[in-house]
Amino acid sequence: MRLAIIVTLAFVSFDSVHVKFVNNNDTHHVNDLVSKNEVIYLFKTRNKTSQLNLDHHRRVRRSVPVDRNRLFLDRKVNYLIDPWFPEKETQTIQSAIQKLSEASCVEFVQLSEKPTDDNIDYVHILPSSNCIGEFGRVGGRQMFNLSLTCLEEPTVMHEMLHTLGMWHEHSRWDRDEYVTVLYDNIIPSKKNYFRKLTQTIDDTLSLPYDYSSIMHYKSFDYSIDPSNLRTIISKNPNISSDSIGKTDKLSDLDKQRLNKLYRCDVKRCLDPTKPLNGEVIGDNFEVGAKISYKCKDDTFTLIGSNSRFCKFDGQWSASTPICVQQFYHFCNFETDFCGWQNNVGWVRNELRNQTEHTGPVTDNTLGTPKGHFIYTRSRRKQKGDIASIETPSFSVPDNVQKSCVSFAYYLWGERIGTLKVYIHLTQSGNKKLIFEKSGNIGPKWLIAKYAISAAGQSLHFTFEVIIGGNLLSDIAIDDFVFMSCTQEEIELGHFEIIDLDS
Ligand SMILES: [Ca+2]
Ligand SMILES: [Zn+2]
Repeated sequence: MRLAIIVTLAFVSFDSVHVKFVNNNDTHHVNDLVSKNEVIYLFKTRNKTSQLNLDHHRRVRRSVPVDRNRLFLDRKVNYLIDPWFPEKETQTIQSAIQKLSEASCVEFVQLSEKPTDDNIDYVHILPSSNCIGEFGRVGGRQMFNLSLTCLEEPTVMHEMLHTLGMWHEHSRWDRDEYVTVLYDNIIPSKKNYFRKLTQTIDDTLSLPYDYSSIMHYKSFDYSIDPSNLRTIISKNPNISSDSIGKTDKLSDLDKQRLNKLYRCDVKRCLDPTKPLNGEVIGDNFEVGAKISYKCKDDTFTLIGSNSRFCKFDGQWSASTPICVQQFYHFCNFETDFCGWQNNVGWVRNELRNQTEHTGPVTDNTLGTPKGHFIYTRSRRKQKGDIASIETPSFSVPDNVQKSCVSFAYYLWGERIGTLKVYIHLTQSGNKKLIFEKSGNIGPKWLIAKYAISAAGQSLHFTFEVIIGGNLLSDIAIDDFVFMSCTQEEIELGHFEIIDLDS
């Protein structure tokens, strides 16, 4: 017999997302094919016509190599070159991509037309008035703009490295040990291009600073007087300022960085865990390979992701699904809030509308940017503000000895506050705190699991967040399930037993 009432497994599709680039006429041309693109690169935005109200953290988008979800997780980059490009330029693009391919384990696959399945990630190389590669994997189609005025092999490589998830070398969090930025010499409106990243978002991969990286600015870039005044100089007496950033090819360290970023040493994932009362279908566990799951018979319902793939880092995408026979409620937030009462401050995510450097890029259910979760958007909130949402009320039958609750949570960001989860017992009016976590725990989904004895009780759960600060404190949850469970399931699934009477 099944207690399942509310099941939300359908997925929504997206309309095409409009991407708008602004300040296209503001390009400051330095005599450098690589650097002149940066003006547009840093000044792009989406869904906005004005930059004025964009803050510091939103403006520099997707600069988070620490968050590996921004990478092409199966190490494969599909790309489509617009047929508008003349043959010579098409060859230049292909040649640049070929060099990146030869330098790493990243596989580039040229598409001949737009994929019909909009779940496929691909880089659309389009003619434009500037040269910009969107930073990191975006999910679905992403833009890669090239203008004939800047379409050269080094530029294509530089921009494609941004797309692969590499930021500028001179933006490293430790750059002050190696270079001096002469802010007085920088065109005032361009000073933010020399912003230094922080250690929470930037990972140097333990590689030495690379003055000859294809991702490094040159000494006179964005100068108020490009013939005389330098903007960035070397601190190393053995490296002349004239030489920094002057290159038209990948340096050895660029290649090493790309190979470390994409973990080219990793070939396969460990054997995937078999869910209790279910099985794994598929026996190829190499990076990029897919597996799926099924429950042992149709009295069980599979909750979670029924397919996973082996990521570049040797981890399986998403998390192991569970097979359950009786459950009261399940919500993966793919279509809506599943009837939860949003008291204050929780939102469902929308593709491409997230704040940088906090909160998830991919959901827990599908492991893709198109999956949904709910989160407390901290933008324009104050430290100490409360966000609160509650599940529907459930009546546990008298004969159900044990009930289990499980949910995925995500606490990443420099100012992360606190997530608290309560059980409210209707009859007694008691409220019990079952979960409390505070502070940054890194860009990853974790699963909380609790078992309770609640036979004959009516109850609901509340998810409460104390906001840690304006920005950088988005807390998310996904894949909530409340179900009956056996002692075996509690032990094998490592559910923590909570005593509701204490
Ligand atoms: Ca989800
Ligand atoms: Zn750049």
